[in-house]
Amino acid sequence: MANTWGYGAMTNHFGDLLGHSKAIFMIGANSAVANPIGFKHMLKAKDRNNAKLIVIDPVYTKSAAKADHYLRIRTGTDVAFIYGLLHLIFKNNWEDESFIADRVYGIDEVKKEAKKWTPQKTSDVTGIPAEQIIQIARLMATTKPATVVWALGITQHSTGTSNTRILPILQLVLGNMGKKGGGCNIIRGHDNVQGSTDMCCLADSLPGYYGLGEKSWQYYAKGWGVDYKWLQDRFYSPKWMNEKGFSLAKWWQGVLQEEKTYSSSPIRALWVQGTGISSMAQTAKVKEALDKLDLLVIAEPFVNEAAVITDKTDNIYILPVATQFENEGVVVATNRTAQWRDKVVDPLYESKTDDEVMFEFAKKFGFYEEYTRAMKMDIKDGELKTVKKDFFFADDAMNEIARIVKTIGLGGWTAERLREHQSNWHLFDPITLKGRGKVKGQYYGLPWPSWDVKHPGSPVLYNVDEEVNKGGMGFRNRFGLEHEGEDLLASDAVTIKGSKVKGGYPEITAKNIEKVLGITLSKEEKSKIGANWKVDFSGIIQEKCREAGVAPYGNAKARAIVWTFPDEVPIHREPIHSPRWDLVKAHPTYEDQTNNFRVDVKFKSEQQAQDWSKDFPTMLVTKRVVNLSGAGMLERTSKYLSHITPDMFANIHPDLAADLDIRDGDQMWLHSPQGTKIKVKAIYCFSVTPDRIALPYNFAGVMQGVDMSANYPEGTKPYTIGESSNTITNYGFDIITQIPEFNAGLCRIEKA
Ligand SMILES: Nc1nc2c(c(=O)[nH]1)N[C@H]1C(S)=C(S)[C@@H](COP(=O)(O)OP(=O)(O)OC[C@H]3O[C@@H](n4cnc5c(=O)[nH]c(N)nc54)[C@H](O)[C@@H]3O)O[C@H]1N2
Ligand SMILES: Nc1nc2c(c(=O)[nH]1)N[C@H]1C(S)=C(S)[C@@H](COP(=O)(O)OP(=O)(O)OC[C@H]3O[C@@H](n4cnc5c(=O)[nH]c(N)nc54)[C@H](O)[C@@H]3O)O[C@H]1N2
Ligand SMILES: [Mo]
Repeated sequence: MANTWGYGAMTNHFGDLLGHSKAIFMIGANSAVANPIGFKHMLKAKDRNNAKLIVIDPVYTKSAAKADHYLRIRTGTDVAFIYGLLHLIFKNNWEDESFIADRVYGIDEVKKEAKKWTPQKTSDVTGIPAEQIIQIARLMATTKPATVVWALGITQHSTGTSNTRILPILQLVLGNMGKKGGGCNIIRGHDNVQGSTDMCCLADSLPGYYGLGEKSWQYYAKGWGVDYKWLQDRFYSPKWMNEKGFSLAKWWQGVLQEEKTYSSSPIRALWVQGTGISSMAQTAKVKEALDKLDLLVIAEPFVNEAAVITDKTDNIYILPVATQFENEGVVVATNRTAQWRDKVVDPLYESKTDDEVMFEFAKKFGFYEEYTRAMKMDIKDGELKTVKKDFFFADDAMNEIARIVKTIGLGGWTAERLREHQSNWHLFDPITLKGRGKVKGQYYGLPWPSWDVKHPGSPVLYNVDEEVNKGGMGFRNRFGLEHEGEDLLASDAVTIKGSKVKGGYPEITAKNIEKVLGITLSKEEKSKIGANWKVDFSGIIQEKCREAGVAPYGNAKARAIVWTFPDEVPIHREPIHSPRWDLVKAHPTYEDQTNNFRVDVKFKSEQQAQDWSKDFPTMLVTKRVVNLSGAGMLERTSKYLSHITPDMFANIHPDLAADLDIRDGDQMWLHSPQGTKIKVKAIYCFSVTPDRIALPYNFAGVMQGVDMSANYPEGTKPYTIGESSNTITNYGFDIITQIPEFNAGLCRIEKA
C-alpha cells in the first residue's frame, strides 16, 4: 500500500526564492499556514526584491492576506485559468521563443488548446474577472524571474495530474525553468514526505522511481545481494511483481470487493505504520473495511484513530513506536536536501524505533538476513561485495541508498557527508546554500542530484548556466531520442556550462559512452560497467561523466506532450461533482477506468448520473489549520494546541448561513452526494463566499454524528475529537495517481 500524494519536489529552494524571485505565483497552496517558515522567505522576497505575491485560491487565506494580487478561483478550474494566461501570452508574443525552440518539445499542441481560452471564456469557467486574468498575464510576462508555488489545492483533484503539468508548461513558455528565482516549487507536506516518496512509499514503483519491471527488480536484487528468484518467490505469483499495488486512497475497495477488483484475494490484514487512516477520503468506506479485516496492526507513537473509528473488537494491535526524537537518520526536505537528524533521547518505555519494528518483523517472517544484507556490502574495485559482518543503523542504510539510487542522483549522499553537513550548519549561506571552510564547494544538504561523493549537490534543477560539477544540468533524456520524427534532445544551442559535449546529448549508456564523451574505455572498465547510468554499480559512467562535465542523464527537451497519458496535453475537465451542470457536457471528465491500482474507478458514470448541484448546491474545500496536522492525533493530544480549535468546524459566509437559519456557533449537518453526512460547528467567516464552505481535515473520533469515545483505550482519548471532513469529501480520484478529489466537491447544508 502506498501514499499516492503528488509526486514532485521543489526545483529551487526557499533561499533562492528569497534571494532572486521577482514574482511568486502561489496557486493551490496556503504556505502561511501550512509552511510558515517557508512563507517567511516569500515575505522577505517581497521586502528584498520587491517581489509581487500572487495568490490564486478559492478561499481568502492567510497567504492571500499578504498578497499583492488575490484571485478567487472556482475549485477544479486551474487548467482553464492557466490556459487563459497562455492564451494572452501567445497572442502578445510574450513567450520565450528561443527557450521553447531549444529546450521544449510539443508546445504547438499547447498553443492550439490555449487559443480556445479567451479571457471571457476563462472568466466564465473559473469565476476570476477577465481584467484580473489580463493583469496577471501581463505581470507574469514582464516580471522575470518568477517562480510558481503550489501544493495540495492543485494535486487533490480528479485532474490533479493535468494541474501539475500545466504549471511547468507555463514556466517553460515563460523561460523561467532552470533559472535562479524561477522554477516550480511544490511546497510539499509533512516531515520527510520528500524522502518517503523518494524511497517509494508508492504503489507503482521501486525506490528512487525505478519503474516496475524485470530489469529494475534485477538491479535491486543485485544491489540487495539476493537472488532474483528469491525476490520473485516473495510474491503469490510472479505476475504481481510488476503490477501496481492498491493505493492508500482505495485500499478499502480491496477489502470490501463491492466493485470489481483485480487481486488474487481480498485484503484481510492491514499494517499501518506512520499514516492516519482517518485522513483518507471516503472514511465511511474506510470504517467498513476496517470492520471487516481479520487483523489490524498499527505501529506508531500514538493511538492512531484507525483503531477508534472501527467497531471491530478483536485482533487490533497497537505497537508502540518511538518518535522522531528517539531515533536518528536522514530526512529529506521539500527542496531535495538531506538532513541528518540526531537522537535526542533513547526510546521511552517499551517503544521501539521504526527500524527495530521492521527488523523484528523480518526476523519473525524469516527474511532478516536478506533484508539487512545490503547494509554489509560496498563497492570495492568497481564491484559489489560483502565487506563486513555486521551493520550499523542508520549509517549503513544511508550508504546502501547512496550506492543503489542513481535515478535522482543520491550517489553523493553518504552518511559521512550528511553527518558533516549537519554538524556544520553554521558554515552554509542561507541564500546560495554554499558552504564555507571545510564544506567549501558543497551546497547545504547536498540537494539531489548529487551524482557521486565528489559532487556538491544541485540547488537549482535544469540550470545550464552552471557547470555540472557545480550543480548544473539540462532536462533529463527520459523518453527516447525522437518522437514522431522530432528530436527530443536539447538543440545545439544548449551547451551546459563547461561541458565537453556540445549541445543536447542522450542519457549515457555502456553502448554510447565512448561516442558521446569522445573517450575510449579500457578492457577492464568495459567488463565492469553497467548497462546504463541508472544501473552502473561500478561508478565508471559517473566518473567519466564528471571528467567531461556531463550530467549522466542526458541533456534533452522538456516535453509538453505526454503521449502515454489520456490527455496528451492537459485539458480542462469539470470536477466529478461540478456546480456547473451547464459546463459538464462541454468539459466532461474521463471515461470510467478499469484495473487502476487494482480497482475500477468511476469517472463519467458518476459525473453525469445527474445534476448533482441541484441537491448539493454548496462547494466544499478542505484546508489546513496551523495548530493541527494530518489526521490530527498528535496535536489534539496536546492541551494547548487542541484548545485553539476546540471543535470540528466549517467556515461559512454569514449570507449563506442566514439563508439556512444558521447562527454563528450553531451545529449544522453537511451531506455528501455519496449519502454520508457530518455534524460540525458553523463559524462565520468572510474568507469564503456564499457559494462555498471550507473545513479542516484534522479531526476524527466522531462518525456521522456518532461519538466513538468509548473506543479509545483508557486514558488515550485526545482533548478534542470531531467529525472527519473526509467522511463527506466527494467520490473522485486522479486518473494517474489516484489521489482523492479532496478539493472539489459539493455538499448540502442543513441546520442541526
Ligand atoms: N499546520 C499544518 N501544516 C501542514 C499540514 C497540516 O496538516 N497542518 N500538512 C502538511 C502537509 S501533509 C501538506 S501536503 C502541506 C499542504 O500544504 P498546502 O497545500 O499549502 O495546504 P492547504 O491548506 O491544503 O492549502 C491548499 C489550498 O488550496 C486551496 N484550493 C483548494 N482547491 C483549490 C483549487 O481547485 N484551485 C486552487 N488554486 N486552490 C485550491 C485551498 O483553499 C487551500 O487554501 O501542508 C503541510 N503543513
Ligand atoms: N480532506 C483532506 N484530506 C487530506 C488532505 C487534505 O488536504 N484534505 N491532505 C492529505 C495529505 S497531503 C496528507 S500528507 C495526509 C496526511 O495524513 P496522515 O498521513 O494521516 O498524517 P499524520 O497525522 O501526520 O499521520 C501520521 C501518523 O503517523 C504517526 N507518526 C508520527 N511520527 C511517527 C514515527 O516516527 N513513526 C511512526 N511509525 N508513526 C509516526 C502519527 O502519530 C500519525 O498518527 O492527509 C491527506 N488527507
Ligand atoms: Mo501531504
